[in-house]
Amino acid sequence: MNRQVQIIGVPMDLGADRRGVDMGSSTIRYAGLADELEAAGVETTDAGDLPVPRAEERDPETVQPNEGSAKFLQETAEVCTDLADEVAETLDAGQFPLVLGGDHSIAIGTVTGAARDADIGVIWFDAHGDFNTPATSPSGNVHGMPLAALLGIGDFADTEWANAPNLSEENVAIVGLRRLDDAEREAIRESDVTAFTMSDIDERGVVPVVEDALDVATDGTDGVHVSLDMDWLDPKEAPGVGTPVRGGVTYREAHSALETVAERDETEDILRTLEVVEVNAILDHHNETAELATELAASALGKRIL
Ligand code: B3U
Ligand code: MN
Ligand code: MN
Repeated sequence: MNRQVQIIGVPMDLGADRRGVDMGSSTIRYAGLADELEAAGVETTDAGDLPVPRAEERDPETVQPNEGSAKFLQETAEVCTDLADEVAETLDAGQFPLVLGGDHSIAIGTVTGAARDADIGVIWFDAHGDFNTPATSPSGNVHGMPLAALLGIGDFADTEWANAPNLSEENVAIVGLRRLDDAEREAIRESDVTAFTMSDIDERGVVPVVEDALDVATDGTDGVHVSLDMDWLDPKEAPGVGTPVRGGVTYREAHSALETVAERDETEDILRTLEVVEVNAILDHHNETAELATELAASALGKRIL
């Protein structure tokens, strides 16, 4: 596929408690993303990093750590609005946005941008549901809320910056779930989102599960956004993440999953946007999580061994 990839970095850590995820985009570049993609035959340019405010330069009064709130919500809205514009402009220019986080709150920007002029589906590879709202979140961290935000659930119903146009619950598939807060579990059950847990992957294998997720995300849509939270993988494979959860997918399963996406894309041209988030440089071992993020992005974009 003749795809021109535009890398967009978003050094965002306002949505998470563990500092270090702001360096994620740099570490993925250091791990050789551009070379890896070029070797896979994908033309690549780099738009650099979007500006993100530092937590230290903001008035702590804007931090609302109490239950029933969201920390740095205003700052998150500003960054995500900028990112949505950048993603939409990249698509308009005929390029493919590859967004590098940063914490997962940035998905609000990537997906609202991807959904500006097209009906889209979403595949969300994650240990977590990211289905909290400011009213239900136990932490107040926005990286636990992006899917609820994009679907306009609860407090997010009237937030134009967060509630994605042209995205319906029926076209969202979460893959690899293994940790949910009680209110999130209830909200996912009540929604029309399709959720595949790690048990589904254990029982059926990762490829059939991802095939089903692709069916969900492509049903009646113009394209698919793939959101890859690196804590989807087992912490043995990806130690550099802020909220590791044991029992995740292996190195081989992760590659198979993203190769399955690439195979569908080869025949049906489905992939619209891709993002890789939650790589935490401080917690990583010798940049290995960033290297894995690089490899997985290349697999999703069509890298083949032979
Ligand atoms: N569900 C918890 C934990 C969490 C969600 N996403 C991540 N961690 N990375 C929360 O804070 O909402
Ligand atoms: Mn996530
Ligand atoms: Mn997660």
